[in-house]
Amino acid sequence: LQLQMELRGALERREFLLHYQPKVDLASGRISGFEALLRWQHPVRGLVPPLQFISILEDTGLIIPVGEWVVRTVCEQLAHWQAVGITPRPVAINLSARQFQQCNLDTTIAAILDETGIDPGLLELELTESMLMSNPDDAARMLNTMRAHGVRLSVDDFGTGYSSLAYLKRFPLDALKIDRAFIRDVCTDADDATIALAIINLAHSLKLKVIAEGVESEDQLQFLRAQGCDEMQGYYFAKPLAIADCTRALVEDR
Ligand code: G
Ligand code: G
Ligand code: MN
Ligand code: NA
Repeated sequence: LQLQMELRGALERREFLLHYQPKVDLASGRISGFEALLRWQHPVRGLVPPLQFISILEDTGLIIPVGEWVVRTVCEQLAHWQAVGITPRPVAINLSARQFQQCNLDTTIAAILDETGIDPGLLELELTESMLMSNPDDAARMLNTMRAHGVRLSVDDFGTGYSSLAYLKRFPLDALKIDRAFIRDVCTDADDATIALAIINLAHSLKLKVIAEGVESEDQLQFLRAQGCDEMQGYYFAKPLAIADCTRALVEDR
């Protein structure tokens, strides 16, 4: 309850910030994009991790204005990189079910893209299987509208939910992200390896990119590369980075 009260004014007090975790292309070794991850810089508690406050934002509806702030901040960052001559890479944003169910999400995002003037292909939305499958017809409509604006779409934590393959084929998606639960023991657990390979093959047969989340070791990287995984994300390459480190990584990656 205390946190809930403190969260109410956090946006106005400018206490939120974003960290950006690089995604790496396994063929070239270069940064292929980033995932933006919300952080709350509390004046007394310090940096509060999202697990402690995202659910409060969702329950109170604060996720709507905060989520809009996330989209705007990412688009402004992309415009800034462009303005200073750094070729930006796509940045993915996590959406909550509450945001995705909002019927005006598309107009909100379109307005921000318009205001900031960025290439819409630089913005990616990460959705979970449950968000897509709880009402697949509504989801398809929203995805088609976002796709028409040029935004990229991916499925987060893939493999943990229940996806209808018929819908997966129908949705205008760009990528599947293999949940890190399957990556953790992928080199030692035959079941996890089988699941990871199945997701890689499924993605490729649907002409989607596939990204492994939570890659923490060279062994995992080698295994995933050998199985044909396209991209990886995880502590082995980089933790979520503050913006200055992110810009440095982009400059060094040119
Ligand atoms: O950064 P971290 O690994 O602690 O993130 C924990 C969880 O919080 C992840 O499941 C992630 O999807 C979620 N999360 C992080 N940033 C955002 C955000 O901007 N919006 C939403 N809705 N969820 C986020
Ligand atoms: O649910 P989602 O996939 O959006 O969650 C992203 C979360 O995963 C973030 O909180 C991020 O900090 C965390 N994360 C990113 N890379 C790794 C990793 O290599 N290992 C672990 N354990 N967590 C990671
Ligand atoms: Mn995510
Ligand atoms: Na993820």
